[in-house]
Amino acid sequence: MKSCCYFLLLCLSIASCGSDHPKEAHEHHDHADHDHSHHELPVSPKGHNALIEKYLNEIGQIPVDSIERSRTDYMSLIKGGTFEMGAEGKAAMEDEFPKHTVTVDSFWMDHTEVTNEDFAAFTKATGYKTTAERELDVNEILAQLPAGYQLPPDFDTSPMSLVFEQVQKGQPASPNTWWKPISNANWRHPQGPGSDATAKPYHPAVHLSWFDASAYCRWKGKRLPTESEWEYAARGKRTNQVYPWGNDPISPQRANYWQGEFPFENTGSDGHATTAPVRSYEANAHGLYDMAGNVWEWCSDWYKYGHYAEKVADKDTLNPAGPDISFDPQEPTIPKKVIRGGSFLCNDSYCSGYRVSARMKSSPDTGLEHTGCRCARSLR
Ligand SMILES: [Ca+2]
Repeated sequence: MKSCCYFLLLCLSIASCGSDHPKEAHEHHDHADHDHSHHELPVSPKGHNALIEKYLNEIGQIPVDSIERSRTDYMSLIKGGTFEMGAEGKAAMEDEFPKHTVTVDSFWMDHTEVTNEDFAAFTKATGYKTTAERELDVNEILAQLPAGYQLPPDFDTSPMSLVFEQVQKGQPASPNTWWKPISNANWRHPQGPGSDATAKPYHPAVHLSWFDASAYCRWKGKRLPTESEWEYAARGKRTNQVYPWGNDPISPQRANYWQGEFPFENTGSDGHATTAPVRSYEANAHGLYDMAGNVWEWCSDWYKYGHYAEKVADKDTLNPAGPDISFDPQEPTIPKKVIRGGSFLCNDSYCSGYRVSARMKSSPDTGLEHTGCRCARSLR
């Protein structure tokens, strides 16, 4: 198991408010700017694209539920429009620049993050097994490691996922120390065996990979939102404001986030040390809950550092769907999808993922204790 932890922490994208230290991120991004021209071609190691293709084919086989597909209850109709996307507030990171004009058509969006009850209905109807519930795929892991890397012969491939563990004060704090690989941790057992999602039906389902999220939305006759749609919806009809509720600082009355010194002390003074039931905090002006905090939400777009400048140059500003290929200078060999909205682990002292323009990324086969989703649907 030890070797498993080591390799996974090395090779999985462990995005969190918390995994990408702002200062460190800036340094990496500076470097990426100088280096950018070398990374115009796909950097995914051989094999990875084929694996993504395999998962997408599997998702394509999931039947769309004939009743669910026409339901729009528990969804808001977001009237399309033009807005300024990116770089909101002093905490804006380099990948949020330049701020640029984007237009999106009207679309539907779920009021809430997908709950355990929702996800249970999906797995019951389809028999779908999430990424975290499956044996690890050695080929998939090798595809994300530098060429020639060998896994040890006793490499443990049993199902597992990463659960957050508070770090003791005085101990080294990094994603490697606060993310623990736990056998049989998955959406049914968010903190590992002994924890039970059925006891929390209205909490967001977690440990969802991008594939799991896409599969769920397909079954509902929906899809994941684009990153542009997500940000437009999160802004809640407000212009140039940092949070879904405006510019007032985040507080325990506004959202589920981390209170105390990350990652050492979570006082949970908002009432929730991990996930909160959806609708625990006020909705934004579109009627959407938890667009800040609670769990990160998958978007359909690939993550590519520097893509906003490309969008402007290419005039790709009408219903943009993201770049064709992924590139994260921090982990160039790992293709990643965008996640948005921050989580219960977010805190201003570390990053502030709950800002409407804040971007994070994770590999599509990664689920974590703080990653979930909500779905969108085109009008037709
Ligand atoms: Ca909290």
